[in-house]
Amino acid sequence: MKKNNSRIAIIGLGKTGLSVAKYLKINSKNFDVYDTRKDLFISKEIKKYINKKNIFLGNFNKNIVANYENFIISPGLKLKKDFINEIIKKNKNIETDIDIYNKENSCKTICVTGSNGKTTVTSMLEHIIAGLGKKVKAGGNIGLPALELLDQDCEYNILELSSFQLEMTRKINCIAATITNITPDHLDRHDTFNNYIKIKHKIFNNTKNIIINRDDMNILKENYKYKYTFGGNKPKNNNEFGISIKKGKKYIFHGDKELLCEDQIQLIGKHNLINACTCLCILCSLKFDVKDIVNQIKSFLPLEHRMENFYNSGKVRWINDSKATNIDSTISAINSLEENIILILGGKLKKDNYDKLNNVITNKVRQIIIYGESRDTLEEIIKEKDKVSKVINIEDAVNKAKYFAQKLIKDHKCLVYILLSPACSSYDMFESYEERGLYFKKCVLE
Ligand code: UMA
Ligand code: ADP
Repeated sequence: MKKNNSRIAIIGLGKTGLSVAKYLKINSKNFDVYDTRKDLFISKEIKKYINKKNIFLGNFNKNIVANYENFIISPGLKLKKDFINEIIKKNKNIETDIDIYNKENSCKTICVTGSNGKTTVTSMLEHIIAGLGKKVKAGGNIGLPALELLDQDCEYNILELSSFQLEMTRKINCIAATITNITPDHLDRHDTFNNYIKIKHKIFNNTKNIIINRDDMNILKENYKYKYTFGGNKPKNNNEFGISIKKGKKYIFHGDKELLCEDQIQLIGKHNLINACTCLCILCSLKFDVKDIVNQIKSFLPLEHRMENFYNSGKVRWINDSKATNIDSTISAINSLEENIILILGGKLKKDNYDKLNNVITNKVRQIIIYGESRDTLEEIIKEKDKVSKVINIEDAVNKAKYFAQKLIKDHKCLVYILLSPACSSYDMFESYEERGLYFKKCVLE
């Protein structure tokens, strides 16, 4: 921070803002907290660390800038450019919680970013490292603010970092870092895809081991120095992990060595085999033993809302993939299932090219049920019009899906997969993808 004795402004009072306030209070710093939400509930936890007279709610204005030398900004805030520009113009200091973590942390940190698969890879790494008897904790975008990791006294920390968190962070030192993949997402916040790509690449600025997705040109184009790569094809040498098919089954390979069959992991889909390869690369670069890693991957359980097969009834398999909030995650979901899919799509559209969905709507996708704010636009975009039904909400979608499933089973005596993989954010009808997934499951189970 610029001047040790000057007041600090914490901008945003969500989980991050609170963790920063806690950190500053423990370190006896003076600070005020600003949040644009006028009616923000001041919880007991907030009162524990922040004096009510230091909390200011409502719109930000330029006067705030004049009063402070140091600003610590939360990731979720879509800050008006003129507010940030004013801070920069006045030569004030901007930091994020990740910058503070970076200064204070003394334990081995692994960083994970990417458009899809961050939480799966982060959780899988935590599971593997813990299974091998090391003290480890995951934090960052996954839920536990980075600064809370400082109190945990771990040998390893795993930081899931979103583009929102990386955007204003200066640097993050770590022993290994990866970008799972880069496809368009959050473009309403980052304006252009190029800008989003640039922000993601910040994760590689200060790491000892760069772990590369060799299939992704948006990652490869930067010419980094690296050893291990992962990808969806067969590896060419011992520095590569990847997937190959043998007798109709997918296997993870390390060089020419077969490690694991898809039946031995508890997650659905090739993308999750690739996620396992990402973990293998990271942990190999840190000198963990491949056999030990593979043993731990076998016991990693699926995460809620991500290709979660939560209910089977007769020949119907219900899958909740509510976390598929962009097109590429829905494409991976469809690619994960072999046949007879009834797909539920909808929600609030993202700034992206939904026409890409048409490439995976092959014969195996039997019906497409579209709900929510985006239903008219999606109906226009999807080319196989005879497969499309339009409904208002998730409850209607579930009823419609049940009807189609029964019909398919009666006519073809086959297994049917009913897949909620919306390709849209949940904000048209829900607070979060979790709320949407839970509501979907409730509608099905009732
Ligand atoms: N908000 C206001 N005014 C304010 C402050 C916040 O309206 O003054 C709103 C924000 O627009 C946002 C919400 O309040 O909708 C919370 O924002 P925040 O930055 O205060 O969020 P935190 O509670 O601190 O949580 C953040 C991450 N949230 C976001 O980046 C939106 C959490 O990731 C993360 O788990 C947490 O820090 C701990 O590190 C969540 C997320 O949705 C899971 N991430 C996005 C994603 O995964 O796609 C990027
Ligand atoms: P993130 O934290 O980046 O949002 P998650 O692990 O929570 O990633 O998964 C989000 C969505 O993306 C889920 O629908 C999941 O099935 C899908 N997904 C997970 N890993 C991948 C991957 N490697 N490539 C494409 N989609 C993925």
